Amino acid sequence: MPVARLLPRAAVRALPSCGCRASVVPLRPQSTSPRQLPADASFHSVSFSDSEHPRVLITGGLGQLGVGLAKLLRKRFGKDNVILSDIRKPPDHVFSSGPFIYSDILDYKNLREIVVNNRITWLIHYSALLSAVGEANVPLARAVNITGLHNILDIAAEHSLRLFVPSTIGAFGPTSPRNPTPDLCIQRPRTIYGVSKVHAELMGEYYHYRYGLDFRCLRYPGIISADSQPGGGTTDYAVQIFHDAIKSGKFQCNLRPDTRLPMMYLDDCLKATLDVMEAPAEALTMRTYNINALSFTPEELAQEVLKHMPELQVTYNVDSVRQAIADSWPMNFDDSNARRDWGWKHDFDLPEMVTAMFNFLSSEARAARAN
Ligand code: AKB
Repeated sequence: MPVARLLPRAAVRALPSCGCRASVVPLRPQSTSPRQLPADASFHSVSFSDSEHPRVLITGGLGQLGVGLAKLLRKRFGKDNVILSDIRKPPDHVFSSGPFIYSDILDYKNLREIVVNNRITWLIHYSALLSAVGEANVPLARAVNITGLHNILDIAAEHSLRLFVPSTIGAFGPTSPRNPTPDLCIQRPRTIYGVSKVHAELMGEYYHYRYGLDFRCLRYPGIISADSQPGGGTTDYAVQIFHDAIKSGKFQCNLRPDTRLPMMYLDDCLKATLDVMEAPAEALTMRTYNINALSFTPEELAQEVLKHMPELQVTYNVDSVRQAIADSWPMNFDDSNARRDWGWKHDFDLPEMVTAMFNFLSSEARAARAN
């Protein structure tokens, strides 16, 4: 648990949005090793002017979204300003594409050392267990999604980082309005994943109001990506259908054909993430926003896929755990606040998303055949 301790310089800061005063930044007692701090370092001594690029750390970087986001951010801020991190070993193409570092979000000291040594100013926190795998291992999901988040929050507050934590449609539950689901409504999720994400939203907002932490959060729908696989989510079927269609011409869906869920193409998700991180603080009337793009059922997605692959055979074999989760989630998201405050707008509708997926996967298959 964070132990509040007075900091000589950074302790009291004005909070722009609520007009109240920040009290002490939560700091954990740490022994500092000589390796950890350069001789002339002092807390908060590194200031960045607006014209300088942020120094970004992405945790959980080898999941579905990290590599794509790193590519986008490196294009904008320079290759060396964006560090991908994970506890897993990166594949060659990721390792050679830019800085990669080992970081374990459950190891507070390791994380703190990385932030200090690399002069990190933005932290994108992607480490998490998703909905279906979370139900299969609740203690691990609790450790990664909740204890890990506490480490991230304390380090972000201590080092005045701009912090992005994704939330999800899974932060809502059966008692939330489902079609559409507004930003502010009842949130009583029934999964450990959802509970941990509501916790992240509330803790991030609390640190914002209490300590002035620049916390920014988007509730992602199911994300559909071609060059990275999701891991253990309820919406994974919407990615798997493309891979199975190309590989075997057959797809067995683990949700009922009429299960409607909000979804989004990866490029839109990454664009939204960069946009909200760059939005001026004054534009943000909230710190957690829904973002929406598509809303479809497995049957509707299959119809669209069949236009590209008329020979595809789709069958249904419902997984009761995933179905129960999906039945408790929003069918459609109201994202009007994001559209109003920072100009969120998606580019890909359902036919465009399906075409983009096939274009990517078939060019990849052609390249594999050529090698
Ligand atoms: C999951 O299905 O668990 C995730 C999500 C919607 O957050 N893709």
